[in-house]
Amino acid sequence: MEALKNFGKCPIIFLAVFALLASTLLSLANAKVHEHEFVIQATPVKRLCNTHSAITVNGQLPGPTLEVNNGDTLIVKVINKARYNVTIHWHGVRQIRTGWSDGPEFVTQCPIRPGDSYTYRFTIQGQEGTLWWHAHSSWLRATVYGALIIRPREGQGYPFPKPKRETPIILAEWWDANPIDVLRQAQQTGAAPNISDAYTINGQPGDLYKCSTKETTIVPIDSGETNLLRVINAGLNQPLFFSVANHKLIVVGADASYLKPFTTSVIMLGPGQTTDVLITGDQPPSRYYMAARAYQSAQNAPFDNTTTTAILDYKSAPCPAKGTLAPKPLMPLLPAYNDTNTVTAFSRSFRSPRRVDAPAEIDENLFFTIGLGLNNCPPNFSKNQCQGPNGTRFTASMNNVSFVLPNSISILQAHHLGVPGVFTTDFPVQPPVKFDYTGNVSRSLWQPVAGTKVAKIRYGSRVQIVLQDTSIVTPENHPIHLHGYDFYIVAEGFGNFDPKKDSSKFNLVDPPMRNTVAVPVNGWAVIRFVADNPGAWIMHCHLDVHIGWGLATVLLVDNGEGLLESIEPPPEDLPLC
Ligand SMILES: *[C@@H]1O[C@H](CO)[C@@H](O)[C@H](O)[C@H]1NC(C)=O
Ligand SMILES: *[C@@H]1O[C@H](CO)[C@@H](O)[C@H](O)[C@H]1NC(C)=O
Ligand SMILES: *[C@@H]1O[C@H](CO)[C@@H](O)[C@H](O)[C@H]1NC(C)=O
Ligand SMILES: *[C@@H]1O[C@H](CO)[C@@H](O)[C@H](O)[C@H]1NC(C)=O
Ligand SMILES: *[C@@H]1O[C@H](CO)[C@@H](O)[C@H](O)[C@H]1NC(C)=O
Ligand SMILES: *[C@@H]1O[C@H](CO)[C@@H](O)[C@H](O)[C@H]1NC(C)=O
Ligand SMILES: *[C@@H]1O[C@H](CO)[C@@H](O)[C@H](O)[C@H]1NC(C)=O
Ligand SMILES: *[C@@H]1O[C@H](CO)[C@@H](O)[C@H](O)[C@H]1NC(C)=O
Ligand SMILES: [Cu+2]
Repeated sequence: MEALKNFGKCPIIFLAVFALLASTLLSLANAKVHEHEFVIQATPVKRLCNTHSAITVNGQLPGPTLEVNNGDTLIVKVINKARYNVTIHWHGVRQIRTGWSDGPEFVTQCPIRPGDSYTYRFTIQGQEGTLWWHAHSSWLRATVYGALIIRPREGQGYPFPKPKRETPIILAEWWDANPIDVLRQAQQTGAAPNISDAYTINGQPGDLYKCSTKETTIVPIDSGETNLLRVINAGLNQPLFFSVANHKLIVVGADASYLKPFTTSVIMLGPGQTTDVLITGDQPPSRYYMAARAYQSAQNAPFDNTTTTAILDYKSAPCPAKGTLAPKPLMPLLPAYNDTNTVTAFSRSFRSPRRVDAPAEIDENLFFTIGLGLNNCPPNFSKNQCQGPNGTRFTASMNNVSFVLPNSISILQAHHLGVPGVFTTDFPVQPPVKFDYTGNVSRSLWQPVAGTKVAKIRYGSRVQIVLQDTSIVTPENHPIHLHGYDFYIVAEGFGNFDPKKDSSKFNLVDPPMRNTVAVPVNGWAVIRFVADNPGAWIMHCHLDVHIGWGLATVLLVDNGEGLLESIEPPPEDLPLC
């Protein structure tokens, strides 16, 4: 009887497998190639009562939204008509075997110089949700950024009811100055760069800033319908809270990986992170503010304490009577700037939708401290080059190495061609000195060493990295971004990571998958991934102020031995230095 039952099931399983195969083949056949041209150019942009010449893509701010399906190929020709070097990074795209299209300057390519062009070619493989693209050169990404929307393969649906609308919500920072000058000034003085003058939603600061009301971003919704908000923090330096007055947010994805849906009234995104939320028009038809402002975990550091708004506008909202003004939209309650408890509760709600194959065993066990530092004023520097705290210059490091980019060839090119003297492979994968990372750290430990040190990772190895914040200068929540990979966040916590105590709390069942982890202030996060993508992959803090100070390293993953385990040859138009 039992055998008969099993036998009876077999043809069904067989059919199901066949159907799956057929639909995969069908959708592969449907995969599209999208060709775009990005012209990098100076464009007049009016914000906060002033007109600036901003570097944009195709004259747009934010730049063009790219919409593709999983499995599609993108070919983007970037033409640099600006006066700065530029590169474009496709944030979160795994770039499997196509590291030459990843974009960080001097890591995977030399910059595209003024007057030159370069064509990025890559295929989206197994990623669905919201990613984005941005300049990865100096501080150009302040204005050179846009959304990259990846829908399921044709014929496949979302793992949630199809929303009636979808709206990218791109949060960013705006300086009432040229951001390149802001960076240059900080490099000269050694002090922290000026904070931004405004946050923006889809390029607009909104009603709470001067001269900004007319252009406030409007997000439409209708009673009863659902809108999928694809929220991106494109800000340069500031983690942000985001909330919508009177509306619940159902979180369904982050960094182009789906999540087990959960409901919240506020989300937090570190720069680089994306979060997909469903919002339903279940409130009285009216106008409601959506707003974002700072989550600031660093102590005694100035920050932009302004609030950006857009308006969620019900199409069926009654029109104001003739001669009267529309009522002021309701404002959401945002957490206090230092509300770390809300951030912790939010990030602990993240789960993959189902059981995942997070590596249970690991081959490489790495431990990286991340944090700031202060360099004493070098003897040949003048006083005004050392305007950091008490006559120092700010710096930052991973495992006490303050990362320095090469300038004559990229790391990937040097590796590919075997050019010596560009980098060394002695990045320490354990802290050179162990200390109480979140305590009162002795001043003798505050000065890191500068260097272009990379960590070699064997192809195919199962990697764990513990990211440990330090309280040197100040503890801070650092959004750590890894190129070339998505990783599982198997645990997060406060204080010093304790392998004995904390390993037992790892979630290897349904941990969330991301490309950027907001490492808790005064705490740690543990990530795991399989090193199955050869290339030179920068891992860095996504606060641009910290990258500039050296909070980065490069994971150099060699080619494997099998078919399709090596990086493709470099494109012919790859920019050289
Ligand atoms: C930075 O801020 C200071 C003080 O507000 C100002 O004097 C300076 O011009 C600003 N720097 C840039 C590059 O905008
Ligand atoms: C930030 O601004 C709010 C008003 O919007 C004010 O109440 C608060 O004190 C400010 N916080 C800081 C740290 O400046
Ligand atoms: C947040 O900052 C306020 C003052 O701006 C302070 O009173 C409060 O204790 C701080 N909260 C936390 C959790 O640090
Ligand atoms: C100080 O000297 C170092 C070499 O010892 C040199 O690289 C650097 O450019 C000098 N800096 C200044 C500001 O003179
Ligand atoms: C700067 O010096 C003052 C006075 O000596 C001290 O209180 C403060 O902690 C110092 N700050 C830093 C960041 O070293
Ligand atoms: C931190 O340690 C230094 C000595 O290393 C001491 O002078 C200072 O008072 C300590 N600060 C705190 C807040 O405990
Ligand atoms: C970093 O290296 C420098 C130079 O060797 C040393 O003085 C400092 O104590 C080190 N700090 C840490 C945290 O390892
Ligand atoms: C632009 O890139 C070239 C290398 O291709 C480099 O030599 C030059 O210094 C860069 N210019 C700036 C302003 O960074
Ligand atoms: Cu950082």
